[in-house]
Amino acid sequence: MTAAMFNPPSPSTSKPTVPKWIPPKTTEMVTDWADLRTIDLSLLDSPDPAVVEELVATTKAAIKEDGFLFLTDYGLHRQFDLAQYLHSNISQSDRERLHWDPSKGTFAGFKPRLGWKKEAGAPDGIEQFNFYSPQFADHGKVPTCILPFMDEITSFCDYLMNSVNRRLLKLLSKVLELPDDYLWDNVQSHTGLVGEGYYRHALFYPLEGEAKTAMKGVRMYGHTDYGTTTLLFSVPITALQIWTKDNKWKYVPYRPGALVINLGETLEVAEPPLDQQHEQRLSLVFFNGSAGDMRLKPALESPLLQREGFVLKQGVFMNFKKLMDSGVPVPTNREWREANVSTRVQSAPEERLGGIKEIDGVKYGEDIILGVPVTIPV
Ligand SMILES: O=C(O)CCC(=O)C(=O)O
Ligand SMILES: [Fe+2]
Repeated sequence: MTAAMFNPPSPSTSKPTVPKWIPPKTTEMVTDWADLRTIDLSLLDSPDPAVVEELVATTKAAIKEDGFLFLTDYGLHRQFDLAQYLHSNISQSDRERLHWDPSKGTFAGFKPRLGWKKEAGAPDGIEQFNFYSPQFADHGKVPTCILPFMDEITSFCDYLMNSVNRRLLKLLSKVLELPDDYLWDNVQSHTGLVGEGYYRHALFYPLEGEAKTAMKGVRMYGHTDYGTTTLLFSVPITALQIWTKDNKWKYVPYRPGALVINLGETLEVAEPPLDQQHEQRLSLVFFNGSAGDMRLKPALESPLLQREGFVLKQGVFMNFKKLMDSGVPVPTNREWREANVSTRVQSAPEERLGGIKEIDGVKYGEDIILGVPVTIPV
């Protein structure tokens, strides 16, 4: 595995000029931030076992208490320039030609600002382009304007997958007290450049009037992602919120150049604070995909799990455990992912199949996905 920094392909003078992405001003209105631990993945290579041990202990505490982590600087700025360029230059014909279809179980392609289905819904102000492995294998599937830069996007995703993600999985394997390559070899999908995961260029336009009122202060409802880890690029517009152990949504602070790692917890995108609501929010996300054929069961080989057992609280695992205990097979990763994407993605809590439930004074929306109840805080 290579050193921690990304070495981009050398710039070429024949490429179109890409205007710099200018980070918007940070907010001055939030004080109650989510408090996340920060790790430097390059310390995994330390010859000093005490340093590695400390890193593993920090990660273990982050999994138990926060479900999120910060990874320090990865040289990301150019990727924001390119994402901004894509959203500013994608042509109308490419918007139509590459239009997405979540009913097929993936978000691949172009998402217009009209909700989370192929068919136009209510305006949500969120535009995206999603690169899956087929988009990297066949450049006919990406917007024409971004073609001159696919070398940079490809090598960056290759780096996220094979350096950052691989190291992260090594660290998490260590936490589970399993062999270093356990998660990389057994859980990570390896089909194509980004496996069964994807890279997302998202642009959140400010909402106004009716569209804003209808969303009641939220831009993307509470959800969990469905792969292994998710690498969210820290952005200056404060909107990402995580569900904290004190049963509250809290904003994640901005750390220029850092990655916010979702280790499997619940997140939402809220309206930014008032001093940022007029700004566009560019957001880059790398979703790691787990192997599609694998069933969603715990790594029982882990001495840690054998010793400490499972945490049975909100989320899906509690219900999966009931299935396992009664001998019913749990879904595979692919079945679960595709069912989430094609049927239940971003439905408002009051439209959830199981309705809204109150548990210990906290409101949860309950969905039923492949017959399994999923409760997510509102
Ligand atoms: O933009 C963000 O910060 C998070 C977006 C997100 O959760 C998603 O795209 O699934
Ligand atoms: Fe997400």
